[in-house]
Amino acid sequence: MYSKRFEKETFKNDVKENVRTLYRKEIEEATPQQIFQAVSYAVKEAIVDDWLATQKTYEKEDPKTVYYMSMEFLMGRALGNNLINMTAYKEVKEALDEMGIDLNVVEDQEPDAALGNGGLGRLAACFLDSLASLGYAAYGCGIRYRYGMFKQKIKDGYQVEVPDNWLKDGNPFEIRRDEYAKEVRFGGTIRVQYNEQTKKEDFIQENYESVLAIPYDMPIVGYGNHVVNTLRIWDAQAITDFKLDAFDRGEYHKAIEQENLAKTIVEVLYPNDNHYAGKELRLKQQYFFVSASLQVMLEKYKKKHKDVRKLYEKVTIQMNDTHPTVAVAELMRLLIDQEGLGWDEAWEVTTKTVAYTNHTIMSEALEKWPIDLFSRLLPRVYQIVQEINRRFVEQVRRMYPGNEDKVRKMAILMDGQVRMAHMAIIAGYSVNGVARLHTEILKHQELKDFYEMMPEKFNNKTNGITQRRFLLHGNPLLADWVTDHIGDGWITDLSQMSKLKPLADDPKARAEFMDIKYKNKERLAKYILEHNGVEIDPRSIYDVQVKRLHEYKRQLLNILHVMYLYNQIKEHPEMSFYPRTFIFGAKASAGYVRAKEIIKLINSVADVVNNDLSINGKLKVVFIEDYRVSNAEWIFAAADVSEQISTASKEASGTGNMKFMLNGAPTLGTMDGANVEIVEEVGIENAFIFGLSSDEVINYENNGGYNPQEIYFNDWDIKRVVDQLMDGTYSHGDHEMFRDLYNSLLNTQGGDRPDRYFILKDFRSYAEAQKKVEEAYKDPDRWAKMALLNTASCGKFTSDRTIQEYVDNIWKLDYVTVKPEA
Ligand code: CR1
Repeated sequence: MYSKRFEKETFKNDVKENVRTLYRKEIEEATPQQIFQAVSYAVKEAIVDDWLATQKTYEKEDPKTVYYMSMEFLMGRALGNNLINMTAYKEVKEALDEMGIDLNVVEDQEPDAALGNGGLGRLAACFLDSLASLGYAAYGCGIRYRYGMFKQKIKDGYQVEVPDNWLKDGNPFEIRRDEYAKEVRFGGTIRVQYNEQTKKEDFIQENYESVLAIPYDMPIVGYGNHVVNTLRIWDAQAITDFKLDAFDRGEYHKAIEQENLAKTIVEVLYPNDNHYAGKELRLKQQYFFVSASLQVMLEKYKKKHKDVRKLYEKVTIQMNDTHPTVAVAELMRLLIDQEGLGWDEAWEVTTKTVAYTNHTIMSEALEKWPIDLFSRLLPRVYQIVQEINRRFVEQVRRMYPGNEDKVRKMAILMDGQVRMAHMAIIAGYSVNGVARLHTEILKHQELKDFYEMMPEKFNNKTNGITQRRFLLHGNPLLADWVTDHIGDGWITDLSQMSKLKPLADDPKARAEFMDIKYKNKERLAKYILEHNGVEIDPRSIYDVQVKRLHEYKRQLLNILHVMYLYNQIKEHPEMSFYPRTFIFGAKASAGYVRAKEIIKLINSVADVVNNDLSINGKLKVVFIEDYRVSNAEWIFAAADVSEQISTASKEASGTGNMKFMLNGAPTLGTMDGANVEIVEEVGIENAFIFGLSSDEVINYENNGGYNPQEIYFNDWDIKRVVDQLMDGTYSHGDHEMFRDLYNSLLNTQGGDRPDRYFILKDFRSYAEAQKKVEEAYKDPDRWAKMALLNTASCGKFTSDRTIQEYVDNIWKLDYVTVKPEA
């Protein structure tokens, strides 16, 4: 047994006691939410044993530690996952059963910790799981947003955003750590003063505003190894120790301002995925958590080590995209102003400590802060950025004499902006992309100049996902089936899934596999009926596209194709057609108008199609409200087809694609991101690939785009579908509702080329691939084989593999084992 605390009687008593002490109630009177809290506190006791043991081990062995800095950690629910990783899920389920409590219902009381938008934030969460499971010392560093990703309601087919008050009932797993509170300063001016003692200049910040950063620690439980790492997320509080006697008007105002700053800074997650909004508050958030995290990191390091010049031997910092890149200059500031290092010494330490991951080539996602904003908010940090830039520009001029174009393209400070990616690359000792194709595009297109100048920094780390959450927890039926056939080694070594491959030729195994899929489809059908009021048929093909809504991800292509199929079925009622359920789930950033129009279109098509009795239920369209980590687990388990249809070159990696594959859904996709590697692993015959290649897309882009009108006027089916955006078919006769979508496909708009994402260009090839899906599905043996082989070939896509590569090639961490406390 993992821990004595999970012995049935002990655990049951704990839960009862917790209900009494937390709520002064007997268990029979407790609400489901209260039972969730009581169960969580009982589990937390076991976690804390290991958390302490882990900290003691780290204390003793002093392993090198990674600080994974990220504005987003999309954790989802903790209870079920913690039980899974403590290998206590089944015992606890039984114990609760005996008390007449259903663990599923208990789990359902927990709000998702939705401190992230999409792939980038969920990747950070999977990475933490893998770091702990593999036995590496790691801190996740982030922000404890009071409001996470908004909850999505659909009203009249439109997205409505509802605040996500995820902390309202309290978060049982977190621990507030007042002892590590740190001050973070904004604004004011810098006075330079010669210091007689140090013989150096001191840089004194005056008239600044400041906040107190207070960390909350969340446990990150490794799988079955007693390692518990920490996700440290920062809350803000006003600094209130101003003297009452000096409480004149000015200080009063200042006090209130600081109070407001503290309140607003951690108030809410910016709901943008792959998009930079350039808001001052966002930069404040970035500096806030970066500065606090670095201060504690240095303090901790100095407790054990005298010489900060050797920091990089024990610490490495991974910057998750450019969001935490201000860490470069903040670390320089701390090393120079606080630790007294000279510039060169500080630069050596910094450039051996920080590393950068690029997650996108979408130009609208690039962070470029206006210099006036940046320098006003972070005056001392800005001076340091200037100096980094000055020295770098000198270096470029030395390497490329007379080539001022290089300077313009590569400098950090240019055209009144601070280009964060450039700072990250210049300072980072490693720069990585997140899938092979993406890294190649970085090296040869987007970051070409940097790659030429410093090729040794560039490397690829293809993303991965944790099988613990997305199979063991999310799909218990399939997890048990896999374990029955190949043992449970896959839980910590996903490459063992390949042992399933022979079963693809075993009719009994195939039947079992498809039976499990069917049960998962029933489970999802029930969820959809309860939550969305739509009835779907588990015998139909579940064709699923779940991910953030973004034009480049091309949900529009998917729904246009549904409109096309609907036309076909109406026109040829006799045509053989395998029933299909198109399932969508997607949040659109609150300010992303076109994305919201696409949601409306999907719901409008659903309305028409689902209510047309004449098509005999052959076609259903469902938009799952509030797509998030917790319902994603069920959706992946139930999917037949995985829609990964981004315009080639635009999706850096994708990670949903891997979760579908793990759960036995073949990919219908473009040769983009990690799809390329998925196809390589599973074989092209077990996927449905279509569309332009990334080279072709880039080629068009570099040569003025393509002309969608040519397609529109020559392909009658396409013209009809596009016209239906305007003729009122899906808008109760309203000709304006979808005009913008229509225009986006055919006309130049605000400098954007028509159909920038090649939807019409790829339409025919997509429709053909869809046809092949249908043919394949009609042959149950063939389909079962494909589905099974997807699961069997997913080994590469575990985040354990990704993390091991980061450890081996970038971070060089020490492996640690933790002995549980006796
Ligand atoms: C990419 O769009 C990738 C994740 C995680 C996203 C997606 O393809 O899987 O990152 N990028 O690497 C992003 O959010 C800000 O950029």
